[in-house]
Amino acid sequence: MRLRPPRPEDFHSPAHTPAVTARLGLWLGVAFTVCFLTGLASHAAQHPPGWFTWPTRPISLYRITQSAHVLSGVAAIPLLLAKLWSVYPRLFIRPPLRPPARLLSHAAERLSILVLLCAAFFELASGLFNAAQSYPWRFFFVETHYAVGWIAAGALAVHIGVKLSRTGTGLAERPDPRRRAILRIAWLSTGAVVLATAGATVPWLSRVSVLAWRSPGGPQGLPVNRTAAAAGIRVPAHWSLTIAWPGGTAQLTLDELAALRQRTATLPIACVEGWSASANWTGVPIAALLTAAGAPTGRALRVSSLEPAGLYATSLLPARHAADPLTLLALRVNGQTLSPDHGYPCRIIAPSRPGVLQTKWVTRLEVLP
Ligand SMILES: Nc1nc2c(c(=O)[nH]1)N[C@H]1C(S)=C(S)[C@@H](COP(=O)(O)O)O[C@H]1N2
Ligand SMILES: [Mo]
Repeated sequence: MRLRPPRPEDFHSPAHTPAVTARLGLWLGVAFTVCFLTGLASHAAQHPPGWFTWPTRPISLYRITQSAHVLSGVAAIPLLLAKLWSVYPRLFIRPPLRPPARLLSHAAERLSILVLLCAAFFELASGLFNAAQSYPWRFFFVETHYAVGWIAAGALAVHIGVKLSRTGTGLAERPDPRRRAILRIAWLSTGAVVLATAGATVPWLSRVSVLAWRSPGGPQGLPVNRTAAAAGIRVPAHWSLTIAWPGGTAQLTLDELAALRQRTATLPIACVEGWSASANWTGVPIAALLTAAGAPTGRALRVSSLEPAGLYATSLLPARHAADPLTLLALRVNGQTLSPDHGYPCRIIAPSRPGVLQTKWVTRLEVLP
């Protein structure tokens, strides 16, 4: 017997039939589309372009879009692996490029698949590492993940355009029982990984989510992302809040803040990493605080913390968020004084705002011109 390289016809498993490939492709396309659109939303919420303001209602809007982003990405992992398994015999098509008449379109098709694969792998892997709060690389995650997301979306659009009629034929073919069994395994493993991680954001799933990256543990019944010790926080003995605006400043001690009219609101912290948790926050609404201090309202604020350095030591509170009556400078959570890890002496908590912008250990609010 002479050995020869395999050909596509040598692969007999029903996994490699168009009926299976098309169905996996359809679901993968849905997962990628949800992931891309919610990724754009996430980016717009965290780095709003000048012409855009992220809404403050519903209060859980960011929690929902970011959970959908992370969970659709998680779902895409087994679907992508199954899809690759389904199509890999096509790697053995010889010659790899078709005759001259279709050379160009065929080469474009292959190239778009290569780009799509590399970009998809990069997005899923970097997203997963980010969710696990691990950054074993030198690039800045937010910008790179965003840029490669556009590359993946472009390559996906080309791929869908090229494969549309093939997918249609594949979907029209009824899968026989053996093919259905393969599809069932793919759905079940996708469902399993989503259930295993969704507890990070869906409270009633937390008990089954063995892989969830944030447990509900932590002081005051709320997870902690960065502890006070890790951030190098030292609260001065005579801490006071500075409020500054064009033309004036004011100082308020913690006692003075506590003496102002307090409001309690149930609001979630929704981290970009996909975990979220709701808590009862008590504090002074920012708009009322500014008015009490004699500062102008209706403008954006720069929020600064006691954190000496770090990407999230300060944040921008857009005018719409600053004006919302539920945006608080919180002093208490779940009925207790904020623990050091949750931002003592005070922190920002606002409706529908990325967790990373819910600045802890606040020391200064500056009304921007
Ligand atoms: N000053 C400061 N505030 C911060 C952070 C930080 O690193 N520094 N981390 C943010 C992130 S990423 C999240 S998700 C929330 C988490 O709040 P928690 O630790 O009270 O749950 O705090 C935010 N506030
Ligand atoms: Mo976060």
